[in-house]
Amino acid sequence: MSYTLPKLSYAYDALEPYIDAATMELHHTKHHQTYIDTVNAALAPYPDFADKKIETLLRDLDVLPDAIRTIVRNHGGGHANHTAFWEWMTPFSRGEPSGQLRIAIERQFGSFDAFRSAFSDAAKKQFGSGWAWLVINPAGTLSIMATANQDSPLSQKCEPILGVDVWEHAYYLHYQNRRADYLAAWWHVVNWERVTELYNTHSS
Ligand code: MN3
Repeated sequence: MSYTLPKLSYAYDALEPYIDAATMELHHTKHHQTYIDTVNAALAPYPDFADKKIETLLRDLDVLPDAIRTIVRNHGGGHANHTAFWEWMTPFSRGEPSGQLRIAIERQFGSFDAFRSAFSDAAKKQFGSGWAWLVINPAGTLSIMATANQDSPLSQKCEPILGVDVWEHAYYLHYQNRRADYLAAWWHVVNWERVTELYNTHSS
C-alpha cells in the first residue's frame, strides 16, 4: 500500500480572491505530491510500516528504523499536514465557529477574536517554514502551537483540529513576503464545520 494524493472537494480557483488558483494547483499537484512520492519511496522496503496510516507513524516516530525516521517526519508529516489543510478550507466558510467548539474556544482564550489574534500571532512569529495549529492537548483542552518544517502536533501527543501552512510556497505567488496579508485572507476560507467535526471526535 502506498499513499496517494487526495482529491480536493473544490476547484483550484474556488478559494479566490483569498487563495489564488495558481498557488492552489502548484501546492496540491507539486508540493503535496512530492511529499507523498518521497515518503512512499522511503517506506517501500518496510511493508510493516508502509501499511499503516501516516498519522499512526507520526504519533510514534521512535519506533521507526533510523534510516527512515527523518523522511517520515518531514515528508510523511508533509502528506498528513496537507491532507488535513485542504479540508480545513472551503469556499463556503461560515466565518466563525459555533456550538461546543465555540464555547471551548471562548473558555480557553476569552473570546473568538482573542483566539484568532493569538493563532495569527503564532503563525506570524513562526520563523521560516512551518505551521500554526489549534490542537487538543494531552490534558484534553485547546492549545495554540507552532511547529517548524512539516513537524506534526501528533508527534507531540496533540491532536490538530485546525492548522495553517506558513511555508512561503503557500502564499508567495500572490502575497510575496506579506505573510500577515495571507493570514488575514485565510480566515475567510476556514472550514469551521470540519474543525467542529474534528473537535467533536477528539474531545469526547
Ligand atoms: Mn505547503
